[in-house]
Amino acid sequence: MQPETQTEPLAELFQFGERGPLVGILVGSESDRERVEPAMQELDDRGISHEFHVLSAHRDPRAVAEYASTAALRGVRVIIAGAGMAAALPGVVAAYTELPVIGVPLRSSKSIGDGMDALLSIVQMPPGVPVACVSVDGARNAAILAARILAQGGGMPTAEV
Ligand code: RP5
Repeated sequence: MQPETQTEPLAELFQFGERGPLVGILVGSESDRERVEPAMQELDDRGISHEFHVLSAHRDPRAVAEYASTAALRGVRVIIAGAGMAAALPGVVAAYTELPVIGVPLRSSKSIGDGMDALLSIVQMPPGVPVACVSVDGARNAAILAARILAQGGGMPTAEV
């Protein structure tokens, strides 16, 4: 029988991190880069450290798992993940980390419904694996939401579920 309160491994990871960037921005393809530039600009304007990587959930699944599972150790506190089409990236990242993940559905040249494909892929996460989802091409809002999450005390995330 599961106890009602569990200690999550993240609590242990957080004692190490502090030096890395606070926000990790990922996209599924180099072709997505320009669509998340507003997020980088917003974080720059707010003086919030961030890093950017192109990592595809479909083409580089091991690299995505490695990034997501080590991000908290390096001090990352929020991950913004943008992808188009069958946009698995935010959900896969959320599967490998307890950090808050903000998904940004992106339009691409092959989008169905102007990004509706990516929107549904990101927002329809199964129970227990949450991804916050902003609007299609809503990278700036993702950055503002990340800033608001970071503003919530900056202490330990809850270790109780
Ligand atoms: C998605 O497929 C990417 O996030 C991108 O939006 C879309 C197209 O990728 P490319 O074919 O341009 O690499 O995985």
